[in-house]
Amino acid sequence: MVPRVLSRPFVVAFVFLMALAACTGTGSRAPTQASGPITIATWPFGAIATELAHRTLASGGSRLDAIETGIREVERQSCDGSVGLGGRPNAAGYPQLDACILDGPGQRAGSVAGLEGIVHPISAARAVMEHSRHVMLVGEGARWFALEHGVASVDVGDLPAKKQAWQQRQREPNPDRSGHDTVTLLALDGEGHLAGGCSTSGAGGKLPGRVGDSPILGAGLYVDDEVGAAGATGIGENVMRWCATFLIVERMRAGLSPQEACEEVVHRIARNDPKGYALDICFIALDKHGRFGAAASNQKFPFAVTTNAGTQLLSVEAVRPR
Ligand code: SD4
Repeated sequence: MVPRVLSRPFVVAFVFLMALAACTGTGSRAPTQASGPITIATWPFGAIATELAHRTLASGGSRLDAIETGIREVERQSCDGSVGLGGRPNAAGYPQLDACILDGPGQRAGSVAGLEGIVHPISAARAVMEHSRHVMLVGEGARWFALEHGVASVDVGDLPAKKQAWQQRQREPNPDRSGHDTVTLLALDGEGHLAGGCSTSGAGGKLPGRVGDSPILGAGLYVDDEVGAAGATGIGENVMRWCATFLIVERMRAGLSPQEACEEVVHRIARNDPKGYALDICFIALDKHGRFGAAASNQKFPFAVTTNAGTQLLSVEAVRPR
């Protein structure tokens, strides 16, 4: 399925276009390849990240600065109530955040999960990558490390109070804690190198301690500088069981376009998963040549792309089951 243009973006008209994109279902065919730096991100709010990331690259910033800058702004705004500290709370009523960052050259990576009270999980992930000998930190240790490296924070409540709040919420009838979304951002710089990052509060109402796909390399995000990068959003449990983004990159390595690879992996998971296509999973992919694509299992999936020509809000329909 070829991504379709929802709206023609200009930075100044960005907010208007986001609104327009939300209610416009048709449009002309979008180019799916760009020359020069290109950034692509999940959901309409991803345009905030692609814009900033592209601007960072265009002004001579590094890939990692581009990824961090773009995602930090989405975290700051807590876009869609699903990223950052304003994101969806867990079953105990407070956000636990997941993020990771990957740099193509050298396959460097940093990841944090179940992070509490940290304003910019993407910066914490980058600090893990750059200032520790580890790849992934979780929970309390991840928070300590982030604090140690000066990532902005807020106070977190103590454990007994949280547990009490959780127990109370378990007794509430059908509390509405559903929903989920993630900013996943991929970038190809002017020198042909790739990087990616993602950040999320994860699935709303998740059990405290639940880790989704987003901070898991090869699940929510994968980057291979020889081939391309892929990112996911949706129900993490349906992504991480299949190492989905690793699979997408491997399918690109085998010769598929990013679009074909995203679609094929949705079909492959649906074919083998007891849930069939009712997976609520969406993917974006970008290859070394600046070609990009996206696919979703069972919903329309909007995403944002920024190139030297500007930003486009695109969308794909759910794949046709086969
Ligand atoms: C998670 N994949 O934690 C994330 C949430 C998400 O659209 O992306 N939802 O499962």
